[in-house]
Amino acid sequence: MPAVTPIWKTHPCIKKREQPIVVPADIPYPCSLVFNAGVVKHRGEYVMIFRNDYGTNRILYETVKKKFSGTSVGIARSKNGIDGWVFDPQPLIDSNDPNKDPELKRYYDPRITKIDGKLYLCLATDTRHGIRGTIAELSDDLTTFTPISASVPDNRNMVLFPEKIGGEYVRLERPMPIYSRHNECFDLWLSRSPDLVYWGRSALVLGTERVPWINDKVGPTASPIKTKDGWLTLFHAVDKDDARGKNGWEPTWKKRYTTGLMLLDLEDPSKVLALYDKPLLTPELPFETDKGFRQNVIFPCAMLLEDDGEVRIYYGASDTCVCLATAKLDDLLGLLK
Ligand code: BMA
Repeated sequence: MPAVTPIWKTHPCIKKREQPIVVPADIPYPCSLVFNAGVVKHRGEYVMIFRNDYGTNRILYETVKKKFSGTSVGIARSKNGIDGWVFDPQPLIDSNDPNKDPELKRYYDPRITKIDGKLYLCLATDTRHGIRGTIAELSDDLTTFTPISASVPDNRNMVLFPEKIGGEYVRLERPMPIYSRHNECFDLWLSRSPDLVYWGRSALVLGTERVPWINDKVGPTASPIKTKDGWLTLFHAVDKDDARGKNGWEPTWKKRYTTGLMLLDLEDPSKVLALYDKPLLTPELPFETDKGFRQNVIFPCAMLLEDDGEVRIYYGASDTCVCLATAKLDDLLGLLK
């Protein structure tokens, strides 16, 4: 199916690479979909932590309704962060690990942030008693993953700021309150912590009603980038249309995931200083709109600033592959004047 209507355009300051940078066939263990990857520069290379859903394929899914049998979180490294990815032979975390806590179903959508030289992961976490958001430390050699805290349900989409603000760790998050809101209308919030364990002093950052092109939900994507003007921050922004039919493997998929751009106050990042009033990235390329598990989905989990002022945005496309878009920092800031 082609791009859904209304048709929106990615801003021309964004350059998308014409092909995904990582696809399921690259992964050295069973993989149906590889997407929503965090990326960080670490020990002189780029480290990607990606989500892998496995155990079925499009034909089996559509004909005999064979569902995915597991989700893992894997690691890859590259010298330039674009190609030449070298994959660890086994995933870091696997939902079928026989030694895992039986309460836990799976971890997914990893975002990775380096704070004071330490690596931290934020992971969506499905459990038998609801969907939680986990914050974990990843050892410097990328082998050991140690959970630090997990939210109560329902709050799974989190990302950490790359430094303490006012002496506190800060995370962006998107709770999913189903009782008090009509439709989904999930909004973007923030919480603060002295130690990454206890989270509080929560504040609303961005309500869906402030994002003119959507009707469904907004949430965090990548760790914000500190600039002289404020925290450059991406968010995912979702519109839904019940008239949309099959759009990927599932019988219906009514949503479209775009990416928005805003600037948050350096000292109080719950304050939105500026919001670009159109989508920054929308699904347009064939692997974003016509192929893949859930089409018309763009889901960034990483944004990196290079020394030459280029901003890299790593995003999952169609919940099926990992892609890369770039822009100049000054151009992005220019949209927020
Ligand atoms: C969200 C998450 C993401 C996914 C997106 C689109 O709710 O589950 O992992 O990319 O939906 O399917």
